Amino acid sequence: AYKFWSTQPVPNFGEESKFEDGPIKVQTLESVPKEPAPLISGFEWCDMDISNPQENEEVRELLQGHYVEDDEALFRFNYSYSILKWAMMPPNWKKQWHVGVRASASKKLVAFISAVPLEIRVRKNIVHASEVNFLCIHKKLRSKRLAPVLIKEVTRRCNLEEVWQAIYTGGIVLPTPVSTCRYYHRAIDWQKLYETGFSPLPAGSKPQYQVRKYHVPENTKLKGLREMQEKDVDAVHDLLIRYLQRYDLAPDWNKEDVRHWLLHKKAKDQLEEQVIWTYVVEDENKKITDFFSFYCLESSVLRESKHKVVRAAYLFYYATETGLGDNVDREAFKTRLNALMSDALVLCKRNKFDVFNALSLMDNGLFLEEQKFGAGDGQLHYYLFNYRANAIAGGVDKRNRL
Ligand code: YNC
Ligand code: MG
Repeated sequence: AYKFWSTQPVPNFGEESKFEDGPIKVQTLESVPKEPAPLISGFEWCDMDISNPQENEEVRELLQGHYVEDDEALFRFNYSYSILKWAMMPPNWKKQWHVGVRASASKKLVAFISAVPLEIRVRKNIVHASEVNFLCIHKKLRSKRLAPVLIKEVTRRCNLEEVWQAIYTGGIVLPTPVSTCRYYHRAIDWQKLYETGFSPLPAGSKPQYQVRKYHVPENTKLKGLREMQEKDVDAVHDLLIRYLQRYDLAPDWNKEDVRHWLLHKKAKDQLEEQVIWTYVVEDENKKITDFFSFYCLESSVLRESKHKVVRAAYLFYYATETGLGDNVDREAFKTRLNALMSDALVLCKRNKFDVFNALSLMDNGLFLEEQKFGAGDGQLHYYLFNYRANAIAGGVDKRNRL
């Protein structure tokens, strides 16, 4: 088992749990091959330029037909032009880390993998790393051991930039998760979710009861809540980095990262649509005391249905002063998070989302139940490449520190 992964610098299952966090294997730049490994004949490597609408569309099409589906194959992620740009073009992104495989004859794009640079903090250590995502192989090329070739190639290209560590997530179990989360879903348009097969009708209930249960009000309640603006970047950054100290695994963002990942900017071309929604709470003294954010990711409905897509909002980063300081008032903190998330739901509805998704990480355990999120069947495992770290607790019952 794990013919490929057992050759890689990742911890084995059940490895001793008392060691110092740190790199597994130390390499030098000279040892990194200058050229990619050959592909099976008939295929060739290419770089994909996500900022180019045509090449972006090629990646979009590959993912739309062949990327991640749920277990029952009812839905498949459907990434937009804008979300691909947002996800793959953060500060210091590199075109050569957007790796494609084309059929030599037709030039059709048949596989893809990407990496973006980031600094992550694992407990007290800052790790200069990449985040690997969008690994995708055309359905007709599956089970041919192409995935290891793609992974080794993106590794080589990271290594060429002297990046030796990576973080990645996946629904499947590989050696060895550093943490595991569960997906939670909060219906907004229950009727639509029911019609697409996303939400079941619980035994003994009726559609009208479900619709009533998930009713979301029209107006927000928090005083001083407004959309994040350019002028808030410093304050949001300051609040977020202090807040993320609560957790053992977190990105180490600078202000440019906050601007990229959290601030919605005016569209630069006609193809662009909004990806990220961030709201801040500003108090009477003009101080930013809280913020929350969510991004838009649609899923295609694969079954015959009058609905072609489910429009999902994914809870992204948030922070609140009530969770900070030496003596956090747990009740006040919990109350505040619930107030923030209940307003987030209102804003999701106003922006025409069908469902609000969140993971069992950060302090989400304090509001998931009260805000009527239900546990999904999907799990998300977090992995570190070439970095040994003691497991980080997951799940919402325990105090979660991811
Ligand atoms: C996966 N998701 O175990 P063993 S998530 C990592 N992540 O190897 P083949 C995976 N490895 O077990 P197929 C993986 N899925 O023999 C499979 N593998 O050691 C391993 N699905 O290769 C698998 N996207 O080519 C096995 O498999 C080997 O044809 C088998 O292709 C797999 O983006 C895949 O779920 C996933 O498109 C491409 O099924 C294909 O089945 C597909 O025979 C739908 O491969 C889409 C999908 C995955 C989404 C993601 C994160 C990827 C992380 C990759 C690891 C990065 C490591 C860090 C590198 C940089 C380092 C630096 C510095
Ligand atoms: Mg394959």
